[in-house]
Amino acid sequence: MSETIISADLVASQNAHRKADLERDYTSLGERLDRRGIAIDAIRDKVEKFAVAIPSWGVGTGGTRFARFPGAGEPRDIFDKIEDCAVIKQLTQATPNVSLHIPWDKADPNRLKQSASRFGLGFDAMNSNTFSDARDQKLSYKFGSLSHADAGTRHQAIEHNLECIEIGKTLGSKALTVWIGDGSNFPGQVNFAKAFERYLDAMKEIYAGLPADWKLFSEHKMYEPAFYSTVVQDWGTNYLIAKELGEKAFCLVDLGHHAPNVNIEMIVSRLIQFKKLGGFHFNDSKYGDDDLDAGSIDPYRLFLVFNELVDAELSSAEGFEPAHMLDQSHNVTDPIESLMLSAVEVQRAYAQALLVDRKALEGFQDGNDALMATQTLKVAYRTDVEPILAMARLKTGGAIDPVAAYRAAGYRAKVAAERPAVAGGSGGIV
Ligand SMILES: [Mn+2]
Repeated sequence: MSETIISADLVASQNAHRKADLERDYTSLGERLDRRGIAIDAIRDKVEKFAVAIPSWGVGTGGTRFARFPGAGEPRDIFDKIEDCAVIKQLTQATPNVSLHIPWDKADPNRLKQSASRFGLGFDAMNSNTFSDARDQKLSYKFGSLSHADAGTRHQAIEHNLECIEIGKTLGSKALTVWIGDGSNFPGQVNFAKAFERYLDAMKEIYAGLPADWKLFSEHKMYEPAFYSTVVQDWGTNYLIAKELGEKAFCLVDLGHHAPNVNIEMIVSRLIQFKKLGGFHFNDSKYGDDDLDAGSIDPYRLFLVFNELVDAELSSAEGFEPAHMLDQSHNVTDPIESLMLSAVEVQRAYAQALLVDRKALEGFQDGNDALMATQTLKVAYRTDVEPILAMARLKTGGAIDPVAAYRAAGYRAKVAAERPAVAGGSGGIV
């Protein structure tokens, strides 16, 4: 039995006065789903098994390039971050793994493993960082890393990625995610083809250092920090990379890394069809790469993405096992509360997508009945699946209402007393 940070008695007493209402709601929803030929317990079983990883950097307060306003009791190091992640896991029971960013989270790997396993936490994909300069770093990434014109700088970036793999091997991670800030701010600043060639050669060296049972995820991003061009700009470029590298290489889709109004669910379908979808960084956005909480702006889009994922899951697409991770910046909320609700939103989209009557949908598609086809999706999306999600949490030891339990526990005030305030001024997303 793993340790818990919030007292189990407190969670139990929080659940006690919500349980009777939840049971009534669950029974009522069960009856309605039964009329649609859906067994509610089967959906709940799937929801219980669904997991989304927490990014270590998400539990600190984020910022913009203008400023950062620190919150109380921010984690001082990776060990504090692991404790915050343990709280999220305890109350939601949806987030068993933490994704580390190196060198931000660099520490003795054995100590890291120990501190996570105390709380029953594991490690998701390792993330390398060659988009900023670490302290005492020999060569700067100001003008790029894996695609840098200078071979020495490229070599340093390759070595850093190989080191991330080494750390991850001790931790039990099975994937490396590579996102680079390489690109240009001015037309003519770099030669597109040469920069991409250098990037591919560098990635081939990293790929060669990948253990047999690992995956390599490359993450595309349309702009920022480079504002004219990026080396890994879009899903097409990303697909070329994964194809060029080999069968352990996959594309990672960050929902915020596309042009406005792009049909992301169709991109997801394409990558699934050609067996190159590696996983997701979930977040939401209104304008650009806003890194807002998953499902907070456009929950229907999140549902449509999961509609594609469930379609692939049910048709047993070969080797289909996408990684799910949140990648958000919490500037004005308590990061723990945002991450708990975001994990639940991702779960919700999954549960709703499981309710789609796929046989009926296929019939409407084949019969060119556009109206009924889209209504078939809407019927699933409009279903309030909250009783399923809450029941899944209750059955696995989580909280029926995670935010209420978290607030009742007074965790933030407690850590604020233990962790000294972090100085504010500097900008940048952390
Ligand atoms: Mn991302």
